[in-house]
Amino acid sequence: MKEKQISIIGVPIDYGQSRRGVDMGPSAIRYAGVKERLEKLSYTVTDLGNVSIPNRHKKQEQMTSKLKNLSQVIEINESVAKKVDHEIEKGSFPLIFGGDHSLSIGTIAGIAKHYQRLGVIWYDAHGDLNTDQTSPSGNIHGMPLAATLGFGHHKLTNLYGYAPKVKTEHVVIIGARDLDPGEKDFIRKHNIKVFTMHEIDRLGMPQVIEETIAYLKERTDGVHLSLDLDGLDPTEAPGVGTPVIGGLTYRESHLAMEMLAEAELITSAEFVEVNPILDEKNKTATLAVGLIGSLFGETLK
Ligand code: HAR
Ligand code: MN
Ligand code: MN
Ligand code: MN
Repeated sequence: MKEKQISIIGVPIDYGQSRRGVDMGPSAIRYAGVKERLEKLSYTVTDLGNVSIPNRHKKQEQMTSKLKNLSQVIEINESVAKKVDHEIEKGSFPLIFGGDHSLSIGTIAGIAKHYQRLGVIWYDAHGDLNTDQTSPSGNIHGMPLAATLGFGHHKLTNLYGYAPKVKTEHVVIIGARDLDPGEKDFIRKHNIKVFTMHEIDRLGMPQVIEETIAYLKERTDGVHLSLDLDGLDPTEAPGVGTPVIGGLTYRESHLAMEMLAEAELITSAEFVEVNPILDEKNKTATLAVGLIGSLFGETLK
């Protein structure tokens, strides 16, 4: 990491999906000692607290679209974008904790303004490439990557006043193993670079990350890491709302973070979908903090 300043932003959003508890993700990650961990690596860490979340009963969602809680997701993400934008302007590295993955619509909206060609690594069991047309659930946490690329409901794609935020050729998905039919079509149509579990098993994580780094280094001028804890196997990360068996291991994930640290590629990052209610003794948040340590060069120092 080049920036020695890190700004922590919590986004306790749970409106992008249907299980309660993921709003406590940011607290769980803080409780697992993230600030101290980063300070030991001699970063200056400022915890900006959480973005405020409108009450569930405040607005009665009009069911004019099949997107669940659309107005709340938009409202929250507008303030996420503003906050993240501001931190980058100050020269700080934004480190965001979720909360469900719909928050990426806001983080990337704030980040991409600062780059000509922002790259994104999407570390996830899912593609999050659904649109309002293809979503089987209406849950917006299954749509943030599509929205970021300019596909889906106009209120999601145009969040923070511009679209698209990222180009389809600047994304790498790692760990996918539960893709809906519409997402598979999207990947084929737009030729998105995806390392599914199949490719990871065949090539091994070292080659996958080497290829990812080479691919993004020659195309982009900054890279956002969006790490959904459900990318890891549920035996190691049980505290997530949509677990999928056959996932990435603890060691593979640490290796990935260590290699990214070595490459000095990552310019912003988020760790999302931690659900402490479904967790076992804060295992998943603790895992997230370990991965953050590796991403910020713990093993290099
Ligand atoms: N693909 C399914 C849907 O669109 C499930 C998405 C689950 N998403 C997350 N984020 N947990 O990766 O509803
Ligand atoms: Mn700006
Ligand atoms: Mn996700
Ligand atoms: Mn996921």
